[in-house]
Amino acid sequence: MRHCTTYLIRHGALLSVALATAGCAGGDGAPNEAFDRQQVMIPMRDGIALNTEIYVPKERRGGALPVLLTRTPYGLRHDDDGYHTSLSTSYAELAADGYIFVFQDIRGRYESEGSFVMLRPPRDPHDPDAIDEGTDTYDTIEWVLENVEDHNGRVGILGISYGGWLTVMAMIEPHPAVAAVSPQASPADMYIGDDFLHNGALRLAAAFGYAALMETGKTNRPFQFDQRDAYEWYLDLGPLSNANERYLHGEIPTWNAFMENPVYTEYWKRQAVTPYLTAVNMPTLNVAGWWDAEDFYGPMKIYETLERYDTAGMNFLVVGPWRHGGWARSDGSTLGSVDFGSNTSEYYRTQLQSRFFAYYLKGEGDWDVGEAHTFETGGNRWVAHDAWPPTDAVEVRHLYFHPSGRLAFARRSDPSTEAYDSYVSDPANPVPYMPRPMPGFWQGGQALWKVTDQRFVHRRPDVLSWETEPLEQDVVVAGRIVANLFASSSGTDCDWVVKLIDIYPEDYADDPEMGGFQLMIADDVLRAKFRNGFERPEPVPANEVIEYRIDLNSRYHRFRRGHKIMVQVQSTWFPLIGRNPQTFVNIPTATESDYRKATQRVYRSASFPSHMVLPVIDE
Ligand code: PG9
Repeated sequence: MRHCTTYLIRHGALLSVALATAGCAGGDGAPNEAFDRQQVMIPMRDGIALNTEIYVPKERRGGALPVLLTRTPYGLRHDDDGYHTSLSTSYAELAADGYIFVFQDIRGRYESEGSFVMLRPPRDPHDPDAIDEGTDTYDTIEWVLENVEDHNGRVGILGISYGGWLTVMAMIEPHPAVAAVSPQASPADMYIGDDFLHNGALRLAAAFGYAALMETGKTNRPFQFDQRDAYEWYLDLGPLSNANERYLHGEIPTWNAFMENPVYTEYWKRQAVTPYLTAVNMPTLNVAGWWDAEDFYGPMKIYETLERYDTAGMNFLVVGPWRHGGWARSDGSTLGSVDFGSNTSEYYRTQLQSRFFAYYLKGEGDWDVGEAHTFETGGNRWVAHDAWPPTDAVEVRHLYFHPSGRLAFARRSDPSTEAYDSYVSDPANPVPYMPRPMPGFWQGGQALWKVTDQRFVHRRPDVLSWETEPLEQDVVVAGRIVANLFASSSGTDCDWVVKLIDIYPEDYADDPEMGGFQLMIADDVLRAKFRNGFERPEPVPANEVIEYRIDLNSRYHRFRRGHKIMVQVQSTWFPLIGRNPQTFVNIPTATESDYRKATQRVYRSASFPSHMVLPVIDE
């Protein structure tokens, strides 16, 4: 192995500079062959230095190159030669196109100095000394432009999930050199729809596991479950207060914040990104996956929010048939047992991501892919739209719940108020969110549960379901799906979980293994006490019928002829969602005796017509 010499850092003497010692013999385009690598500690305005790797292509075919920056809390991963793994994996196409790549550990994580604050809220702009992830990005860019030779003065930023959120933070008060950004699967509001809670319901397995993962040390430390089945472990945990008492001992700030902020307080509002997004300052490629089990709400909300300010037409959306970050971590031709018929990740990376950055950072090629580029699942094709959700030819149709588990577009005429289906929801025996035994959320439990065949809970006595007849023609939904439930509970609080499902025909010739498969298309939960607002929990009047609106976010799916549409309703989803005691109490301090069974009723009469609201494309 030869050793690379460095020629990039002009003012390196001012800083702590570590030179890479990986080989760099010319040849086959492997990262160590193609790039010169630098590791530097870049000083921020408050004196804290951040660990940064800079990769400059040895050959600069097109002359001066743009910079692509990615920041992360998860550490910089390396191949056997000590080069960042992304260069040969998810950034391989970008690497082939030619960019100066910069990867950085954020403040307080891995090799960087300073202290880590989970989703550090943007600084007070009136405080000249305040720092945040935006100022750290700004200072990094300033340093790179000053110290790295042969750049073209344009910078792009991209990242997935936490890295997507860091990208959004950099968009608020951007460095003037930032010419294109791609926030991918970024959370937008942790209380409403991303990793930690959905509509006020704590996503227990994600929240507990993530807080422990990130705040037990400077590097990732996955919580060690001492049972093979995380379902069993969380059930044995009992009331939430036991988490600190038995395991975390008050030492994990983010878990403490979860326990102190069960309603939508300033803690959550300061972190939510949408209030800060009041301008589209540069071309922005928002990316999301239809089956993202962590942050799907986020990228859709960020796109939608920016769209309001997009007078220059610079805000774009891509949604593919992916799990969280699937476009970078898999070829996207399948997800679990679901086949999409083509390599959707390669398509995204070559036809969309590479083109976007080449056009805006290098002035090469074209970018005429349309406003929103979304993959129609079920139909297995990419479609370009002028707007998302599409407005042309979309008819809002209602799919009503009927007796005997039927679902139909026709409304019931029966005036009875007593037409309902019912189940007993028991917090001591919650419905699992994926088949047992299940791993911890961050040990695999996050990956594919959204595409798990829902037959594993179908016909449980506490999971109600309604389904259509086999469809006589395709039904394509494009846009926001809402469940309108008329429902009652014998308790004073509860959760309503709604799942919209595509049932494959029993004799599915394309893939007999998929016969009868119940594929979840959209899903979400609403904690009933927040039905009138997340800042003001209100007890549920026991046994009174209440209309609940459960937003299942937007989708683009073709229910094919011969398939059936199903809806499942349940009140537990464990340990994805922490158990609701089903009594109106402060859940973080609730005790075992607060957890009670409740009788749940879902009405389907003419006066209480529970239904799904579907935006259906008129084909
Ligand atoms: N979904 C993860 C996350 C992002 C931001 C905050 C907390 C968790 C992630 O994959 O990074």
